[in-house]
Parts: sequence; structure tokens; C-alpha cells
Amino acid sequence: MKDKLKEIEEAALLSATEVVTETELQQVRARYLGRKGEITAVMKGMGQLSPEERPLVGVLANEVKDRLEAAFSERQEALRQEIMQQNLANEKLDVTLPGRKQRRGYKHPITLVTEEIVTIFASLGFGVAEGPEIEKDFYNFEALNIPKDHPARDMQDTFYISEEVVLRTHTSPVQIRTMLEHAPPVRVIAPGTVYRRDSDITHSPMFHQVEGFLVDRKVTFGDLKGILTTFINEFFGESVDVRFRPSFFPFTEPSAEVDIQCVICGGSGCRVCGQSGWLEILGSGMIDPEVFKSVNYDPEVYSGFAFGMGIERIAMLKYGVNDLRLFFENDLRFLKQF
Ligand code: 2NL
Repeated sequence: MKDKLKEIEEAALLSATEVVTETELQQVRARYLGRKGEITAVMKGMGQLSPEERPLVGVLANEVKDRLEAAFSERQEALRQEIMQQNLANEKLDVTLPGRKQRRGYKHPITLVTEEIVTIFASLGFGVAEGPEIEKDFYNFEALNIPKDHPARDMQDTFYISEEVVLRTHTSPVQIRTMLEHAPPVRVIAPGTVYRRDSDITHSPMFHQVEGFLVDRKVTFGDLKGILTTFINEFFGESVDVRFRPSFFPFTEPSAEVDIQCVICGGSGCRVCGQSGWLEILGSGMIDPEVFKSVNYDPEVYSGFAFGMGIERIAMLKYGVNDLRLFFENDLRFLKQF
């Protein structure tokens, strides 16, 4: 019996060293210490022993059982350590490796110029208004005193969605909506995207505009000149000369186009200004009484001025960009420079 126990113990210890997984170790433990295991079988068979032998074998069997329990536990811990070391080795992170570089974004030059214009007009007390890019004929044309047979309404210039719905051709409809919602005094600018059926090297079918208007009692052409001159000297510089030239728009009377001294040649004449020394940058005028009637403002009580400018053109002059298409290609080599 003693020899049998010795044999079982040696075989169990050997098996325990041979297993490589915890599952295998569980199976070995079951084979020797389980309810149907070999040690258990020995203990069950002790009834056949003589009363003298029985306690001796009993003590011995318990000692073997304790030693095996200890050996299995130790082996289990060793296996766990081994697996953990393996995992650590496999999942090793080299914290000294350089990180992946997160590149910085840039604002589009059209955004930068729009923001600068908005900031200058905000300092002069103007709020900002926005509106839909898909507009009703009424807001885009009718309310602005643009008659049905006016060239600006030709299919060539306007994207029609239906007979009564268009892609806005300017941001004036935002101003019409503002006037319909607010009684004077009002001063607002309306920056935004506009659309025209025009596409060549100097025209994009989608471009950007800032329009603005001011309405109150006793607003004069002098107020228009003062506000626009202040804006131009803030944006292009204190020393830049400004001139107002008579012009025509259906929605203003009188109307004026605003030129600045050429920022490329300083006024001496170059290719950009067509040798004239002047660059046209704004359209403006006193809001026509017909427009006031469309928005239920009393032209006998109120007067006001309005103006509009193309952002792409101003951005080209400000940053010395010579090709309009660069604004729409989104080539990072271009955008990165701003
Ligand atoms: C230009 C000319 C202009 C306006 C826009 C305007 C808007 C309302 C009423 C009256 Cl709601 N006028 N806008 C006035 C004069 C000129 O823009 O050359 N834009 C690029």
C-alpha cells in the first residue's frame, strides 16, 4: 500500500510538470485527487486493511494528498505567471516611439476675409444676418425692384429650380427678409454663398458675397460714404484712396460704385487695374423707395443705404492671388499659406 501511494505520488508530480495549460492541469488534478481519482480510490479501499495498518496508511495517504495539492497549486501559479509573461512580451508597447503627427487645419482664405469684414462692420454697430440659399423669386428679385424683363433675370444668369424658386444670385434676399421682420432702425450685414450661371477663368458658378444695409430716419448719402470709407481704410489700410463713381442698380437710387487706389501698383497703373490706377471693389446706393414699399417701410419716414461686394475679388486683392480657381480647388499647398 505504501509503495502504491509512493508510485501514485511520483506519477502525479511528473504529470504536473509536463502540462502546459491550466486546463490540462485541472485534468491531472481530477485524475489523482478527484472523486473518482486514484488517491480517493486508495482511501476508499482502506477498509480491507488490518486495524494496525489502517491508521498508518491513512496518515500517509493524507500526507500524499496534501503534498499533491500543494504541488498542483504551485504549478498552477507558475503556469499563470508564464502566460502573463508571454502576454506582456506580445503586447509590449514602445513608449519611446514617436507619435503619429496630427496636422494643423487652416481657415480658408474666403472664411478669413469674410470674418474680417464681419468684425469691422460689427465694430460699426452692424449685426449679422443669414438666410436660405434656395430662394423664392419674390425675395431674390421682385422685392428688389428687379422687373421680370431685367437682364439679371435671364436664364443665363440664374439657376432656376422652378418658375418661382431659384438659387439666390446675391445675399440681398437675406436683407429683404430682415426688413420684413424688423422695423427700423436696422443695420445688418449678410455674408454668404451665392450662385450664378457663369463659369470661366474669372467666374465661378458658386461664389461669396457680403451685402449690408442701414435704415433709419434721415440717413444720407454722406452716411453711406462715411461708413464705406471707414470700412475700406480699416480693411485695406489708412492711406488707401477711395472714390465714388455714379452707377445704376435697380434697387438703389442714386447708386455708386466704389473704387480703391490699386493695391498692386499704388495707383501708377498696372495689368491688374488695367492701367487706370483704380480697382472697383463695392457697389452701393441709397435704397430705392420701391424696395421700401415691398417690405412695408414708409419711404416718407425712413431712408437708408445698401452695398454689396464679392469676397473672392477682395481676397485676391488682399492676398495677391491671381487665379480665382485656386479658391475652389482646395489644394492644401495653396490653403496652407493662410
Ligand atoms: C455689387 C452691388 C449692391 C445692394 C447691393 C441692396 C440690397 C437691398 C436693397 C438695396 Cl435689400 N440694395 N444691395 C445695393 C447696391 C449694390 O451690390 O456690385 N455687388 C457685388
